Amino acid sequence: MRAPVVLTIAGFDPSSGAGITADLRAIAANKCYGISCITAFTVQSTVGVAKSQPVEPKLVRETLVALAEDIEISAIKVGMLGAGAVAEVAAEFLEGYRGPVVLDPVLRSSSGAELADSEAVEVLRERLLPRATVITPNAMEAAELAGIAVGNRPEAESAARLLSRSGGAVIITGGHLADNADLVFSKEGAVWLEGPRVGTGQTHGTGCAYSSALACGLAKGLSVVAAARAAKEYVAAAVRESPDVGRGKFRPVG
Ligand code: PXL
Repeated sequence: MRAPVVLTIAGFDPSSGAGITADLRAIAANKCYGISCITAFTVQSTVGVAKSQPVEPKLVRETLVALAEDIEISAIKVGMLGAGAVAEVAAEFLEGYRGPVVLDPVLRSSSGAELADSEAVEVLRERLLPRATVITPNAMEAAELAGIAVGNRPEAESAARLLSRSGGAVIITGGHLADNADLVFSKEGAVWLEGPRVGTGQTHGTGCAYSSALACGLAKGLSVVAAARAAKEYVAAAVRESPDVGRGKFRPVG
């Protein structure tokens, strides 16, 4: 049996609600084999993020080179970048990679902690957006990156059009919009994927789970829209099956 290999380049959340360990859980659940490169360590629990510390850029580069020399990578998901120097290393690596790249432009945690410094945001805009096959901002990230308000469907479509000028498809995930629909803006046009809001209140890490599941769909050769449908279904099930872990507000999903 040969499962497609999906690489996640992301931060480490020790409570496994978000970040690398949540990504690996989602990649396994979507029948791919997950490998990983940590960009930053965070100190956090279900109560929130206390601090974060970037990994030394040289270690990030060596990790990526070692993995790429050994393993055929079917798709890459990029999450938290943390520091500009780490983002530069990720950009350099992606510029030499030929397969699909899902970029989740993580700017802040649900608890409000900054997860990309201003240099990392600049590298994200200048070098990572152009290399992404799909970007998966939530409404707040889309608003910040596009520089316009994103509070309803027409505004989401305007933001997606602006962001798609970088070249890739844009999926604005709807967990933060009123009706929970995702906008998939790709060469197939603008498609709204509806989904019931699953009322557990647990949403921490849904962006990580979604972008990882999407990378698995692309690794299996699905179109962006088909992969987006599958990823939305996966995240809805993960929210329904959230484990009862921790006492804080930012608890994991399945
Ligand atoms: O959900 C965004 C996110 C991504 N990656 C890491 C995080 C968080 C939010 O806390 O800690 C490592």
